[in-house]
Amino acid sequence: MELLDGKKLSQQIKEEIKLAVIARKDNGLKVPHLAAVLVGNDGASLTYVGSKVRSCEQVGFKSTLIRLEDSISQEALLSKIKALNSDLTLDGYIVQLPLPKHIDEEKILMAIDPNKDVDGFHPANFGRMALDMESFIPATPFGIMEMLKRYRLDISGKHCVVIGRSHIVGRPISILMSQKGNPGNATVTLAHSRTNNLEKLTQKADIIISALGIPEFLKGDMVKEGVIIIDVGITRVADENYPKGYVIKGDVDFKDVALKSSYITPVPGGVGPMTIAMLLKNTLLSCERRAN
Ligand code: BQF
Repeated sequence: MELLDGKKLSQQIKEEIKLAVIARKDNGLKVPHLAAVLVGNDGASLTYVGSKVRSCEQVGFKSTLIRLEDSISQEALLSKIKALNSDLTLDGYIVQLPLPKHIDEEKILMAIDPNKDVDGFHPANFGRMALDMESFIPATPFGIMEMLKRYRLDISGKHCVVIGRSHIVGRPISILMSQKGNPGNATVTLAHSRTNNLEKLTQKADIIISALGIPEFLKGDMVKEGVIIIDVGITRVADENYPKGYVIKGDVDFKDVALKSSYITPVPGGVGPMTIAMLLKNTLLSCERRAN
């Protein structure tokens, strides 16, 4: 079993981005600028946005955090989005999800200028990705592909089972895994909550990508010997034995599944840090594309 060390790999990618920023400065070019919109005070969202802003500082990006009240109206949020679209100093921005229940997430994401949509959630980017056109690829699927690439894992012709059909992870990663290219050319099964006999599928899979959000769902007896495991789950489970009062668990019962795996991502320190690194990568790409 070999660990797919997302923490180490993300630091390496951030180091590369940092050098690219220095090179831009040396050539008299502007530094990439990312903004993040955070509505409300959700604890996990605050942590995620905080680590995005901190990562910007690490690589030398300019960053702007826009904090808005929980009670903000959809109309007011939409006008904020419009202002960000016309802000010429910005290379990209994200709207941290989830949004409060009274706001229609789809409507907000549709309002983002696709050329600034570094999360890749706008339908224009999703469609372009699906058609192999230049786009912004959502950071988590992008991070998984980058991880497979840098560890030189050969997935061509292999059977990949993706668990979960979310717009942000499951659906896009199922498309990317089957696309032509390296990594790519996998044969993909997209499983979800209505899938019959899931374990029959996972037991045959060469690669399993789990983006389900049920802690320790995937057990040792559900996978075959030599499987590659990508665990996208991150659920906070209450546990008084930890200083924060909770522990973060993946979708995979690590101790059992790891024994049968050829490669496996840990949680934390697997896919999560890659997500942050690829958001920065998208912002750098946006900055470079803007110049053309
Ligand atoms: C790690 C996210 C669900 C809903 C909205 C490092 C992150 C997570 C874990 C992180 C996530 C998940 C993010 C680790 C961003 C990934 O060490 O394992 C980093 O910050 N993520 C988000 O912005 O919104 C979410 C998951």
